[in-house]
Formats: sequence, structure tokens, C-alpha cells
Amino acid sequence: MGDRSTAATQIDHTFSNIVSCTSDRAIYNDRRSSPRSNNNRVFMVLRALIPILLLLVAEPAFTQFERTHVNISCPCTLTSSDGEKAELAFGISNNRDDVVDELYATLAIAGTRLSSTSQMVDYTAFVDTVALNVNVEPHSAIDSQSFELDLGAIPEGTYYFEVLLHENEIVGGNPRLDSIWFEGEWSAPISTLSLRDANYLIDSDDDGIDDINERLEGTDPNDPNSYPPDPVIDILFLHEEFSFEHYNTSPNSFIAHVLAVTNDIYERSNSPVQFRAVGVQDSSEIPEISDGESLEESRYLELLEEYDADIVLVYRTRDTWCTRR
Ligand SMILES: [Ca+2]
Ligand SMILES: [Ca+2]
Repeated sequence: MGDRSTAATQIDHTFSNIVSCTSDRAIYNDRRSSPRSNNNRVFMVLRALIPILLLLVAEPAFTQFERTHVNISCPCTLTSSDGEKAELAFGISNNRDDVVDELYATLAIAGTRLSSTSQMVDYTAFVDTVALNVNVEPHSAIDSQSFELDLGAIPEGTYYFEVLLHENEIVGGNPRLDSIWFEGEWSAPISTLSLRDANYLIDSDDDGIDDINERLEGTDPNDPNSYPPDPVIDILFLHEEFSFEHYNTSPNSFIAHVLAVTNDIYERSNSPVQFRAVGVQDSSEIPEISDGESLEESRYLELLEEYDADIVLVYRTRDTWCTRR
């Protein structure tokens, strides 16, 4: 029988394992969604899980970093005075050993448009691509420059704007060097635009919550006494039918214990986030998880909605890389 701290460490490690076995799915779904769904709770989930997510994404992220080494530098702005032409302004840094002289920027939109049957449907599109005509010397940067784009005929709807930086004129299929999102939704048809990059590091009133999330949550980004309540992450736990058999306890008891210890650890770390189980189901009720595959995205989203959960975690004992015996 181990002492309390050893047990706590082990249980926390177990929870980390639960998260790590499934959070790749969470990242995938978050990346696939437009910023419309990137609400504060999801953001808080990801922020709370950053140490674990870093482990998961470290290898591909580092690979990408090594491959690109050419980045957009902000502040970045996107403005239009007539809804037809837009002015895009940003800087570029080149950390490569050679000159970068063939760059393109593509403006993209993601959001919802009005369909022919008068329904709002998800919509993403490339709006325009512009050759930047800049030379960026090795290991140097150029200050913000302006580039003109055509907004064209953006369908009626509401959209977020993204800029992709790439080296080949055709953006599709080519690896992008970098990309940034602009803050806030904008309605089309567009008469004017006035956007700046979504920077989650700006916390004007220093209350610990960045300005963007304060605006999303309806609190005052300039008043340190106005801030959102501490986030609670609602988790739907799925597990194989006999996953917890070897712990000699019921799944509900095991998960409740894991959550209690995890919440205690976060609280002692002064991290204002708490985790809460909103459901525990096994593979007899959710048979899709019994084959070792990830949930289909549509099923994942269905479960999120059904349980009003922020994240779905799947606990398995027989995964090749998540084995716990
Ligand atoms: Ca703030
Ligand atoms: Ca505030």
C-alpha cells in the first residue's frame, strides 16, 4: 500500500493517460472547426491541457517548424473602405539560411453562408491570393507592409478571416509557411472591414484573462474586477467494458476518484480550472469505441451535444500506445 502522495501521483498519471489517449481527437476537431466554435470553454480546455497536448503534438510541430522557418509577424491588420478591395498588412521573418523572395499570401474565410434554401451552412473559401514581391534576407525580418487584395463576391453570411503564407502561387496542396486568424466575425455582404490579428496574449487589464476571451464571455477587458467565472470542463468518459476491472472498483468510482485528485492538484497549483464528469458510458452502450478506432467526427460532435460536454475522453486498456495493464 503506497503512501498518499504516491497514490495521488499515480492516479494523476492515470488521468493524464486518459487525456493523452484521446486528446488528439480533441485537437483534430478543434482544428477542423472555425473559430466560431473556439469558445472560451474549449480554449480553456486546451489551455489547461497544454502540457499534455505539447507532448502529443511536439514531434509534428517541431517538424513543421524546421520545415518552414518563415513566419508572419504581427500586429497584422485587414481593412477595407469599400468592401471590394482589402488592404492586408503584416511583417515577415525569415529564419532560413537563404533569401526568401517568392512568397504569396492568400486570404481565406470560414464561417456560415446563406444557402439557396435560406439556411445557414458551414462555408470555407479562398478569397484571393497576392504575390508579395518581397525579398527577405536570411535570418532577418521585414517590417509590416501592405498588400492589396480583391474581396470578390463573398456569399451572404458571417465569417472569420485567415491569412495563409505560402511559397507557391497555388495554395491548395502546398505546405503553408504560416497562417494567422483575424479577430471577430464579420458579416457579408461587406461594406467595410477593420480587423486585427487574434492575439490571445493581450491582457489589457492584467486580470489573467486575455482580451479576446473576455469579449467572448461578455466581461470588460479593461476592468480587472470584471472577469469570467473559473472554467469547469465537462468531460464525457467512454471506456471499454472491462477497462477498470483490474482496479477492483466500479468505473464510476474510479473516474470520480481520478477527477477528485486531479481537481485537487489543479487547485493546489492555483490553476483556476476544474474538471467534471457529465457521463460515463462503456463500449456496450457506445460500441464504436470497442474496435480501437477513433470516434468518427460526426459521432464525436453528437456525443458532445447529447451530454453537453466540452470534451470526450476514451479510456482503453488494449491500445498499442495507451496500454495500461
Ligand atoms: Ca483581462
Ligand atoms: Ca477584465
